[in-house]
Amino acid sequence: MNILLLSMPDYFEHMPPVAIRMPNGALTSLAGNVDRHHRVAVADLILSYRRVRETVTSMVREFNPEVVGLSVMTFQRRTAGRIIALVRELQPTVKIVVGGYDPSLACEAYEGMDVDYIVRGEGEVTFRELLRAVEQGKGLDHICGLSYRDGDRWLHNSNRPVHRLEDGEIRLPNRAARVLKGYTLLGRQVDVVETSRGCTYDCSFCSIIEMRGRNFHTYSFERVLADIRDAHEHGARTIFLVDDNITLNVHRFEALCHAIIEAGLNKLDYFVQAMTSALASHGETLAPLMYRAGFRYVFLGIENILDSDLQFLRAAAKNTARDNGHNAGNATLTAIDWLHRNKMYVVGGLIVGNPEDTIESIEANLAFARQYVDWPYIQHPTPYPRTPMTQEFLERGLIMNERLEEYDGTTAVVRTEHVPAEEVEYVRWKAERWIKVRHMPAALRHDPWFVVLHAPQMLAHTFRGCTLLSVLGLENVRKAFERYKAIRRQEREYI
Ligand code: B12
Ligand code: SF4
Repeated sequence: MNILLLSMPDYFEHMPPVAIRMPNGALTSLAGNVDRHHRVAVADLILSYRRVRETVTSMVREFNPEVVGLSVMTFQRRTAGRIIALVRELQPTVKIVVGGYDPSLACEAYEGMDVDYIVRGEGEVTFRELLRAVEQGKGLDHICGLSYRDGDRWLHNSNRPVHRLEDGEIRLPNRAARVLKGYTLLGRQVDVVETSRGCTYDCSFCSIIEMRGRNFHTYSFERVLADIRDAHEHGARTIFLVDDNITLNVHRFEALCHAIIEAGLNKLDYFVQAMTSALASHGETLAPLMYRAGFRYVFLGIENILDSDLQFLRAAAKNTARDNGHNAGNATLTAIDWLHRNKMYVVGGLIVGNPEDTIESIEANLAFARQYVDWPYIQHPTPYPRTPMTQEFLERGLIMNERLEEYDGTTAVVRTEHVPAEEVEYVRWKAERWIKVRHMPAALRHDPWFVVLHAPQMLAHTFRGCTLLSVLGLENVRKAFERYKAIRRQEREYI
């Protein structure tokens, strides 16, 4: 069968497509795990975000798919709905499948759309079994993790147990299936690689626990190295390790760094997401090793610098340093210090606008970002389906905006007990633009040609809505913020 797999074009503030266009790891993993006789095309629509209608239309016409699959996050749901309608119009008999975080956690939202199947949770084996059943005209009731139509109603098969990655059941991704070009991270071709799945923490804002429970499974190093080599052979110079929490097992992570070095794969650049506690407690050995292995940017889940906010986010444990098993205080500064001493840049993940936040507590976090992080990645708490945080925001009546396309992390959709949502966003937006500018010289050293050629576009993105007058302080900045919000609304109309 011909199978077309699509990821959505929607991007958010901290990932301007002028500088960052990353592949979706789920789709190539699905493509690598279907039966080999299928023809699969993977299209990451971020590579064509200004021509979504034309791209989807020409792909459906030329590739003539019998099955179309979409990978969707919550803020992409509206775009997904529009793409589904377009595909159905172009090819009325096509079978449409949705998967990913949003269809898995808000399955009911897709029952009203024109889709045939919903894959919940991990998709490789469910999708393979679904294709077999569709091809052979067989029943679907035995396929775990699948929801499907039975006349007017939807049937939901039982959940699929999470995959034990250790047993080799999941084959390598199929990157050759990609049909669009132009992946980049600051001018270097980027690819994504997984070394593990899952996490045993339970931060209140994170979807991972409802998605798969609290567990951690790992691929063998042999497979991880083969995957990195494959990404490299397909042109990647930068690898984003997309593990949910690679630092959960620090000894394994250290061994992985050694394996990367021994395999000579440390000539690539690596980006990774990490916990502050792991880096604070093991930084002395871990950080130099990471640098030798090629790690350059580390996304740190700091979340907030105030203990009360960390309690709300249920993120205190993962931000606590340990010394011989004893609590040694907040881990953030020590973690940042180890990374900086070892020439790595810190992407500082912070969440501001939590229920008890005041302007002062938000400003304290912004001041921290200004002083310590290299690239701010500041977000607002966002009530994604079925997270514990969503429940609390609902109970406290703090959700102010139900337009899901704005649930992109940098639009404040909840208010605090003391500050309106829009004010929270304004304060963050106003400060964060300038913090980003300060990283320009470092980015220039890291990727000189890219920054020289694209600096005007990058600045134009960061300062959307501003005029010379507002930058010089001759116009009220709130006017620029209003224009920024209007531009952002327009940008969201991908199709
Ligand atoms: C890596 C990652 C990123 C990377 C993305 C790199 C990339 N292009 O892939 C970065 C850091 C850039 C990023 C950014 C964002 N992310 Co993110 N990210 C993740 C993370 C850590 C892992 C995702 C991943 O690649 N997993 C590996 C793949 C193989 O697994 P998977 O995606 O789950 O896919 C499996 C199944 O879902 C299913 N499946 C998926 N798609 C499909 C499609 C079909 C047809 C089928 C059948 C099955 C299927 O099968 C796959 C294989 O088993 C998750 C989870 C977490 N712990 O935080 C969050 C997560 C997905 N991100 C999230 C969000 C909100 C965002 C942002 C909006 C804001 C933010 N928090 O930074 C931005 C938006 C990015 C953009 N488009 O502009 C949310 C989504 C919540 C939701 N309900 O939508 C998550 C769950 C984190 C959270 N808050 O809980 N993210
Ligand atoms: S540590 Fe990271 S992956 Fe684990 S629950 Fe918290 S935010 Fe999610």
